[in-house]
Amino acid sequence: MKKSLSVLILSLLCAVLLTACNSGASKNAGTASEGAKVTIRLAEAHPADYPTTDGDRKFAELVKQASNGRINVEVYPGGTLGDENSVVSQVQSGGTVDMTRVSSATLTSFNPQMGLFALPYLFTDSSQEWAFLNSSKGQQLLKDLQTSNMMGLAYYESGARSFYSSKPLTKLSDLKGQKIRVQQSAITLEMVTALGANPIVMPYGDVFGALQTGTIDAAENNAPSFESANHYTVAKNYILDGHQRVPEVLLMNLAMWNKFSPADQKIIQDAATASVATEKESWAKYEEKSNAKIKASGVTITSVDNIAEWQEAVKPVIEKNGAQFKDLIDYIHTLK
Ligand code: BDP
Repeated sequence: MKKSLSVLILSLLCAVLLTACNSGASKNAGTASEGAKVTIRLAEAHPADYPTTDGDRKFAELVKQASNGRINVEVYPGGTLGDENSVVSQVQSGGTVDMTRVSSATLTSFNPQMGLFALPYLFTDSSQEWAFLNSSKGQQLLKDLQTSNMMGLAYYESGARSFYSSKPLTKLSDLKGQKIRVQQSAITLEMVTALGANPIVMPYGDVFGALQTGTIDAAENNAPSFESANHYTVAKNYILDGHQRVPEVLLMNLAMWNKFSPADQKIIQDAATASVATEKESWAKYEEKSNAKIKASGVTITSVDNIAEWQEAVKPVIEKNGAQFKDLIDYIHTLK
């Protein structure tokens, strides 16, 4: 009798506990699905008219449409929510920023796998890069961001990065001893050191002022960033060595993603995927406009015809850091 009573009490307790857990789960699933309105804050480092911001806004528009206004993505351009490093920390930890569009180079300190993209001269051109990004291996890297508490939704175009300086810069040996601002990426630091220069990590938003005051001599970026951030008005020497093609990534906090119902997850994923075409289209136009503006402003632009010399200089960096990505690198070499 006594035994059956304790069994009864135990089963009652289990039932109560189970109900409590279940109701918690369904409450979570319901938050972002039927009925409830959700606001998502998306941080963007670039100005309102920049191609990545066009991509973000397209994403927001498509999400709004498909969810009948239930899911509202607010895009904050111009770095107003903080520099990229702090914004990614927020997205990762579930702080006040839910989403961001960020450079994959910045992501290396949060997810070492992203270091693949920081390897110098990894891709020969944009079509080889996109063949990889769209492949199942490239998409897997996005998915693997989940191990760092972030949901990678899409890659965006970011062209090729090259060096620019306020000092003469028309050949590799000119880099010797120059103080060069780099993104927060260990591989990039090593690359710049291997090229004979002194790397200095600094947030993107501080680069213009640092070039003006001479805290740094140089920096490196694609033409749209070089131009839109006004670096070209101070750094009048641009050498087109194209050392990196680091794609942009659209990210969401993983806990937020997991709260959405499968139907809402599909809305968000489809919108992110569809926004890539808008960003790429805008990129092509903007890059052309930027190049024309840079040229017209009297910047000395040097194209590199002995790229093998640059590649040779960074070989130790690739050997050291590329070992962990051997399979991916071999795969990339099979792509056109
Ligand atoms: C630009 C990226 C931006 C980075 C910036 C940088 O689009 O996300 O913040 O480079 O150099 O090309 O930090």
